[in-house]
Amino acid sequence: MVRSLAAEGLRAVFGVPGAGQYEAIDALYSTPSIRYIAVRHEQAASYMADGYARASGEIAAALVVEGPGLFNALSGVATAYATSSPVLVVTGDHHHRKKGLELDETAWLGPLTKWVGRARSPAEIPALVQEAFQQLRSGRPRPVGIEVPPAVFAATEEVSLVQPAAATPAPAVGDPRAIQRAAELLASARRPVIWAGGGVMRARAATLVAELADYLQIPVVTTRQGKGSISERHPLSLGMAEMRFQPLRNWLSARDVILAVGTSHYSSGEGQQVIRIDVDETEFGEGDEQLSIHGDAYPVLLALNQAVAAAGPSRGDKAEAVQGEVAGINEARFEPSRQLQPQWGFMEAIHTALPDDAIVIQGMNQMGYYSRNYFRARAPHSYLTSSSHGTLGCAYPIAVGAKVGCPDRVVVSLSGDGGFLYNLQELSTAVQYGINAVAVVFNDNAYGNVLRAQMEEFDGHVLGTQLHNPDFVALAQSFGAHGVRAEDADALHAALSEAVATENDKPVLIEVPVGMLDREF
Ligand SMILES: Cc1ncc(C[n+]2csc(CCOP(=O)(O)OP(=O)(O)O)c2C)c(N)n1
Ligand SMILES: [Mg+2]
Repeated sequence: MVRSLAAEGLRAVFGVPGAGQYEAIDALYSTPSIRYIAVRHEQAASYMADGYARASGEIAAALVVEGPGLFNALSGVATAYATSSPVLVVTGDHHHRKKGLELDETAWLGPLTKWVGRARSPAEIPALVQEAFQQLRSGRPRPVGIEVPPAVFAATEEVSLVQPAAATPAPAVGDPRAIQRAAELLASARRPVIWAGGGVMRARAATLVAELADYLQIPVVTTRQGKGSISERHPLSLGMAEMRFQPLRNWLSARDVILAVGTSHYSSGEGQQVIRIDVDETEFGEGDEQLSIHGDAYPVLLALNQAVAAAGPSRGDKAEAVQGEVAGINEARFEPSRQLQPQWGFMEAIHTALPDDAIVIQGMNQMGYYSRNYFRARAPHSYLTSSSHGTLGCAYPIAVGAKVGCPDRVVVSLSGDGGFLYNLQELSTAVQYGINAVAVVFNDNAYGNVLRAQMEEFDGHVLGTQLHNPDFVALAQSFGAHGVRAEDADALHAALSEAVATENDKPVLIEVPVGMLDREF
């Protein structure tokens, strides 16, 4: 098993060791090319594998014991499914009845993965690993699972390894006639827009988006997961497609052609021609206005850009008018005097303290929601979310995993006090392995967004939303991490700058005390 994983190029395994997997752990002991990181809760193993995979583009694995280990890991597997992240889950096989409780791993993993294999003997394992990596590397990235029963890990048998390389299929490249038609539609469009989603990130196709936008002067909006598809400082970037921001909504509804790449989260109306590029055919719906191109965003955009260049000259002549329109909407959106405080100040501190390629993880907290609109992603893979799954508690372990995958990038999670306590134990993992991710914790001593809803929509019936918290600075220090309290935006800027400057020192937790926060969207 471990030799097959190493041959496939796997570099990181996150897990909690335990019965049924001793042999696998022992094999990892003598496999230096694979880093084994023991976490403090299996939930974090799957989140970390996801963070590693999305940040680095490489596959990571979670190795968790059958039954409770797997069940603990499932929220991370579900999140990885929602974010289209290539996570390999290796677990045991527990499918027998225990006092009426049916623990069939395949039944639980099945809906949260694109493929699950079960080894009945050691000899089957190399082919199963090969199939798992083929699944992980082809089509839409999603988690896959391999179940190895304890008896199979413990068994001894002559096994032939299989060659990994032959397993990787070429990505779907799209129908050339459809791509040609798309090029003509875009070249003749009067008011086009590119709507970039997570598929652009997974395909590592951001440079091709900017190339197309520049050539035809097409403005770009993104989904949450698509942030980073184009620098949000690019003069054609309109940031995240926030439909509750009226000027942007009006502008989007006046587009004649929408090119939706790697997303189904776009919005269109009557009379709008939609061109869709998606690696997952099941995402295509019916619609007269829709031209669907089934393929990976990278090869499809490559071919589309060539076809667009062949169809006509660059539209640099439109640059002034189009970029002026974009600037007008962005000025209305980012105008400092109309921004919520203290959120805007905190966001500016984050922007100015972090390098452009820093990786920010959005938690399910008020500053996290705010960041979808107001954090300007400047590089690909610099903004990770839990997508539509909306997983409270995943931000910090995703940050730790991302830092393992990208040790040379600054990695910062934005959590609330509620979400951070879901996985604060991973401070221990971070300190033990020297994984210097930065945790920013906005502390309002509440499940603040829920509390606000109780105040505003339920006559102030506050129940279950006020929280008793530890002293976060002392907490971090007790783990051996660096803890600092930042009382305002300037202090946050100083603390983040310090964390960036002393990156190789220790993991850092920055507590930012806040009061009740207003919301805009
Ligand atoms: C696993 C999970 N449980 C519960 C929720 C519902 N939920 C979303 S945000 C939130 C409160 C978050 O509190 P905190 O992290 O302190 O952020 P704040 O709203 O205070 O800024 C809750 C309970 C969820 N999204 N996911
Ligand atoms: Mg809170």
